[in-house]
Amino acid sequence: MPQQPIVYDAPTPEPRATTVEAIQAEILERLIYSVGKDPIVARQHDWLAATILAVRDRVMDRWMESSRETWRSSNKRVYYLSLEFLIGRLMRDAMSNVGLMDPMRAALKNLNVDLGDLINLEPDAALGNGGLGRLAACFLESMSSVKIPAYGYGIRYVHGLFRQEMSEGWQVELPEEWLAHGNPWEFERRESAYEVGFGGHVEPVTDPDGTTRQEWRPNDHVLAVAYDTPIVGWRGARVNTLRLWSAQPIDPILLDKFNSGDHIGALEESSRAEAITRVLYPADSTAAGQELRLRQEFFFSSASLQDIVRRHLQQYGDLGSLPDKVAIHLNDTHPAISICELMRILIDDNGLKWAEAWQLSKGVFGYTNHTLLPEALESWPVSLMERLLPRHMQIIYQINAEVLTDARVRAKFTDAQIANVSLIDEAGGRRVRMGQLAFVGSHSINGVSALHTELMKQTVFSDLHKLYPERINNKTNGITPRRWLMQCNPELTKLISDRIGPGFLDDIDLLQGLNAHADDPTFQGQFAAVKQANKQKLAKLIKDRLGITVSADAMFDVQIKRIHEYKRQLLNIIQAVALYDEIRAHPERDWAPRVKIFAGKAAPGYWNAKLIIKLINDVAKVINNDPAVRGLLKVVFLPNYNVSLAEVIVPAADLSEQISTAGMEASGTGNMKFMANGAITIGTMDGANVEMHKEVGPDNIVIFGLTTDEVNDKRSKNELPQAMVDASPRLKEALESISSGVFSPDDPNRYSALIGGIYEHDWFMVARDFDAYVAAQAEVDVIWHDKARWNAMAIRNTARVGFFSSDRTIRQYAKDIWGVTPGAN
Ligand code: GL9
Repeated sequence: MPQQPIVYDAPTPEPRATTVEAIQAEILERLIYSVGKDPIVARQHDWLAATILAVRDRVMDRWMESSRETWRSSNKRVYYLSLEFLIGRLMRDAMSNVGLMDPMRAALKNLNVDLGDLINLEPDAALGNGGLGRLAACFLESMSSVKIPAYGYGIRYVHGLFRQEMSEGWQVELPEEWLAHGNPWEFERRESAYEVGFGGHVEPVTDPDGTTRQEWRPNDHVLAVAYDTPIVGWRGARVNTLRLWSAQPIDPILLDKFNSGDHIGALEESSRAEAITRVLYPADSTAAGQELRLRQEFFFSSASLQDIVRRHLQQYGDLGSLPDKVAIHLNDTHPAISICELMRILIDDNGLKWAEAWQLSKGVFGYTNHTLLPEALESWPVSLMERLLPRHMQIIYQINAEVLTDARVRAKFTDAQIANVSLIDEAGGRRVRMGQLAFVGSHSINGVSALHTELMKQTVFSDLHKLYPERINNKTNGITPRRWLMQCNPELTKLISDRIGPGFLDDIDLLQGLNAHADDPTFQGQFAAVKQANKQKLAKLIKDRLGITVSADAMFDVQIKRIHEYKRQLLNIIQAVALYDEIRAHPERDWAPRVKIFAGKAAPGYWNAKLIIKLINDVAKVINNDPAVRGLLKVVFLPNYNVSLAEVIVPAADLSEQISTAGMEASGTGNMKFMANGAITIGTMDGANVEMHKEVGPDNIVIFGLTTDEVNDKRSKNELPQAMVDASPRLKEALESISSGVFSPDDPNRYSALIGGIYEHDWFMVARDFDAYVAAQAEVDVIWHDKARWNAMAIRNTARVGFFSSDRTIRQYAKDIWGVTPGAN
């Protein structure tokens, strides 16, 4: 029977006061009573913990209220399942969203503590690799801001993404310890713990009424324990929950083993269980392919599904209403096994018939695809699935049988088409294709930019799209303007507010009002002054961290993102080398002084990406020490790129490098962050750049290079890239200098294979796009010299960024995929 809430109308404590005096008193109280420190000996970390607890208190009332409202209204809940949430710091976000920045700053000042120092002390929650994980974090914030009852479900990794250090220009990976000082944000929920099984076998059992069903008897169990973090929306609109699972052993210690003297063996089970949630897989755009990874995926899927079904039954008492009350979103295929887990729960645990369970399941699930790179498409050996998840493998076979019958009988598919839609890849060893599973088990499959969605229809899912043509839809990515404009760039926010009023804080489309001021010299001057101040802050950070002096008067030309060949940091650094050669050859020309700024991590096993980092550092060393180009060109690689560093770099950028090989970047989201902060984009017609070009207009963006069709055309023809290199003397000279060791005298052959790849196949079109890129950069120089033009373009970028707010994206998901109404609670 559904359980009716009983305490909902009971009186609750008074909400916490928000005056400076009250906050100050509470911070002290928290310091003493919760952290256990005397203010006289308290360290910065203690003040941080006390301050977070004081902020958290001011979020609690809205949190309780939000979940109560959802119970009362019986509105549908959205569950966003993601193996990654790249959150960054939470304190400023929460403080700013509940309007407490000023009183908090004042209260701390009275206590002799600087809020800015505390903000910088909070560790980044780096539970993600890059864009996919950061998107999930922006979505959580937007779901709270537009008032959608939602839960994020993921894994509480003990170690998030590795810390990157440099050793002589090489990337070194070190473990990251975000929990070292505890995590005042989270609430451990021992009562919300579920057993998750692995292995074992499946047994048919006959019920008293004579029906037979399958029962999975796992031989290995771990406990999933929930940790909840509140996610506050803008102006405290709603507070949703991020629920992260931690794996723990069922028996913390095997006492019989311990007593018999096997002290290590007694703890074995414990460490095996805990291993599941110990580390985030650092692979970016490549499937991990390890058993531990599959265990992570099933662990968090199973715990989440058990929790969702429990909550639903508690409130509604029946499963037939699932699709009306529950939307589960699969962020990429990582949680796709959830489809089988829900089927298992419905059929084996609750006695539903296959057909009904399958209808309900499809009604509940939606799936987002984030990349077309073949190496990133997940698949698992059938043998591994059979061993680890035998019941789920049976369910996969049954789903597949239905799909293949549909393909053969209804759609009259050819054998080749049937092979394409099958959940089992028969080529080589037999493997389960998670993309196919996610597709057939969902009522909606979306891409993340208009171009990406079209390519999805034409490539990976072409036959599935023919079979189920109504399912694929586009939802162009977005970013939250709270973190990526208001919080990271308060000066610009104030300037805009002074000019067009504060309405844009609540309705980002009102930024369009800036268009009318784009040509106003006074406003241009103010806009440029804010940029200049942000650049000075970044220049100081560069000086402090690297000892390199850069001038804030130079153009800050920025490429920050994961290091990947398709993102073409190589194209950028080769252009830097060519520019270096040209400046030395023609020092008299009117060069636009530039600082090329790079940051980003390489997957630890991705050799070429690591080599590109080393190349950037080698080139930087030579250029930065050459008096011939002093003041005209500098190259900087900032180590340990993360969300917090991005929050400093993005507001300081003049030029945003979005130069991926066309057809390869599904969307990109960094591009949108720069746009919001008034940087001009140099980019290819790839991912969301295409839509940025449309929104901002062709006069306010610098586009170059081959289109997706042209790239495909070049790849299908077997012309030798060598001819392209020979035709471009600048490129030839730059490549020869790199591959002959000009930048690596200690190891002259270091880059010969990397550069050799350009001569031999040039898969990423570095040679083919080089001249177009150089020409585009020359155009950027021309614009730079015309300050009024540059500033007007920059202002128009900010003015037209509204479309790229994740509030817009989330509203589209809500309407088209989840069937929920924002604002309803
Ligand atoms: C990615 C795409 O590569 C990006 O283009 C896209 O913007 C984001 C979010 O949709 O998803 N897919 C993917 O696997 N990653 C992306 O960034 N990689 C990482 O997150 C490391």
